[in-house]
Amino acid sequence: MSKDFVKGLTVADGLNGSGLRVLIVHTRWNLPIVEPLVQGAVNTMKSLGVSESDIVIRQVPGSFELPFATQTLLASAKAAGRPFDAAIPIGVLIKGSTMHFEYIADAASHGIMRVGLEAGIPVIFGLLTCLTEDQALERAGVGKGASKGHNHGEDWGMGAVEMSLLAKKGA
Ligand code: RBF
Repeated sequence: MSKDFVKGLTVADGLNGSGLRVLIVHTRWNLPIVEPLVQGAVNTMKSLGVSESDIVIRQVPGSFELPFATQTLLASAKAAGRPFDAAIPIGVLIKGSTMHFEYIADAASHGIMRVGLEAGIPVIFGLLTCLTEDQALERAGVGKGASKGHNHGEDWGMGAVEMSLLAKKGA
């Protein structure tokens, strides 16, 4: 491992997202943390050439609803002849005092993976599963400390463009 190793995603070079259509589905649970994540994904995709009018944003109540909504919206867009190239379901789960966190995190992550594999479209894992609210804020780039942390939505936006191009290009 190099001395200047920095944990996280290495930026991919030469990504051109022009012409790509991307679906973002986000939760209203933990909205103040979800909103900067959505904004981070949108900003990054636009900086890579994706047109704002090609980014469709829809809401659901909570993370448990993300797989169903993503699957349904991908299918209806395809049926209407305007298929998406990728989807980014975005939600923030924060551990509470019961087992809810574990059940929702497990169901949502497996569901999100399944939707992508079944649709044959890259579906990015835009879920934060945090032990505390502070952890979640830092991972949305709006931390309370001197360093605001890192906005993972930006990585998800870049991932959506990179994976869309990979899927289009094929082997
Ligand atoms: N949804 C989230 O996206 N993040 C959460 O942290 C979250 N915590 C929840 C905690 C409890 C006790 C309950 C009942 C629901 C929670 N949900 C959360 C909502 C869940 O994903 C879903 O919207 C609802 O359970 C309705 O299906």
